[in-house]
Amino acid sequence: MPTAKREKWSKHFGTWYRKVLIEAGIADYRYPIKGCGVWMPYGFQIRKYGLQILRDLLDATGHNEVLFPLLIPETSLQKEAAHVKSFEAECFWITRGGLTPLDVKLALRPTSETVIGPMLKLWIRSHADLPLKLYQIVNVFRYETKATRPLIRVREVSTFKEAHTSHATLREAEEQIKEATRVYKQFFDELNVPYRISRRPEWDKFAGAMYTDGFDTVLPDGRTLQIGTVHNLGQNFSKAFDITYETENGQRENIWQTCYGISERWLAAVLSVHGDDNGAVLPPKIAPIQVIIIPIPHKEKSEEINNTCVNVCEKLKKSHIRARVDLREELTPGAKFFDWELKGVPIRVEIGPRDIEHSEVVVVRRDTFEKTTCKMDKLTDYLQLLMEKMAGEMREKARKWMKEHIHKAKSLEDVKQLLKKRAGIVEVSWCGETNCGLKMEEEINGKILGIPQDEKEKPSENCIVCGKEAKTVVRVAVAY
Ligand code: A5A
Ligand code: ZN
Repeated sequence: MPTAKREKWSKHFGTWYRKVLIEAGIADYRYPIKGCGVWMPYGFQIRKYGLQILRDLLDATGHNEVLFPLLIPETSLQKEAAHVKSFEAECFWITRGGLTPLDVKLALRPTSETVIGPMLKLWIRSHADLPLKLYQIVNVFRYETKATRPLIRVREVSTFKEAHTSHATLREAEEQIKEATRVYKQFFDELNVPYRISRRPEWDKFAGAMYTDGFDTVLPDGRTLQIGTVHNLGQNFSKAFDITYETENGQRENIWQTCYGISERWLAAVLSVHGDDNGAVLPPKIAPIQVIIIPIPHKEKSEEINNTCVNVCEKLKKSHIRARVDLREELTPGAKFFDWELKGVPIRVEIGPRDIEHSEVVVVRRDTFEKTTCKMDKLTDYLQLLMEKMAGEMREKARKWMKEHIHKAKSLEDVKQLLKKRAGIVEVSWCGETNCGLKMEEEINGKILGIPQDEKEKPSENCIVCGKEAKTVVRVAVAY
């Protein structure tokens, strides 16, 4: 029996979020290790459908799925100077095999550049081996010191999709960055999650990268969440790992690399962006149950009603709609509505005695609660169209909401006020100097997300910190 109290979604976002995860049966982080959680059966299904979208997009663009080891010898991790500096302190270490101390400590991968490096050195011989585009979906471990949060900041990232690509030239690597960005845009568009893409400042780029582009969305509490990153690694790792290829005229050159990653944060974003006071609202594409059919019982006709529900369900399944009937005797229809609403099932179909008389059913949308009726023989097409319509409207609604949470400000004071109110993202003018950027972050009590990559706009003011000529617009926010 569902017990969730209907928390106000936007007002008590934190409690709402934790509650929905557990009570909708998605993920449970009460495991006795901080930052480690369990994918529950329903959550695992959502994960599966979401990852299918990502796999399809990557496979269609010539990426090959692989699986590399979890352990990294310390000697490998130490090869790239910037990388080791940032990740050494974030690693979980294995120092013993049984009772025997290890000669070389082993790290649990926090990401896999240094796992893949030694193998690329063996595999890549000539220009004919390039480009090489690999990806894997694995767990990685990071000893996060900031507060952990289910799916958002975890220590065992259990759904880490990392792509690693190798190229002959910088030009090709830059083209790859564009392709990766397109793939990620499509992925988040399919999930109906809005985003902005910003080039991270020097001090916030991925350790070992030339530059990093981040995808950010705004959560209901007005803070931003980085939901994906695309990095141009240049030749930093190929030099550290001595990965070279023979060019067409017989010379050896280091390869150029990119990498890009998405974690289970995509689901955190989906749940947060679309949810409401009644619980989750899943986009139809990733809903394990797209249509829940609920019989409205009647003294004499209950059996007939149940049978009709089962028949309608079978028919929908034949057309590849993920439908299910809720025949639980012990629950009232109202309790069932509550339960499936909490789980975010996109469409509810109700069938009662009068509906059977008229050969029709009642259809209720999860996102708007809009109620319509539909003739039974037209139901399949009707639901398929409705799901498409819902996906489009959910995307538009979320986009509109995000747009309303992007502001422009002309002074540090204005930014401070906006971020204090957790108003979302603020765009300001900046001279581009590191000192000024760091000072800005300190003054506003927030973070520079970076320079807009999706919309190029000239700065309208002087730098809001030093007052000198601004080189660029920059986005700032209070980030998760
Ligand atoms: N090798 C590259 C792809 C990499 O590791 N990039 S990254 O460090 O930026 O991570 C990729 C994405 O994983 C981030 O954009 C973020 O969305 C997610 N991520 C990082 N640390 C996480 C954590 N502790 N919990 C959940 N997601 C995390
Ligand atoms: Zn300045």
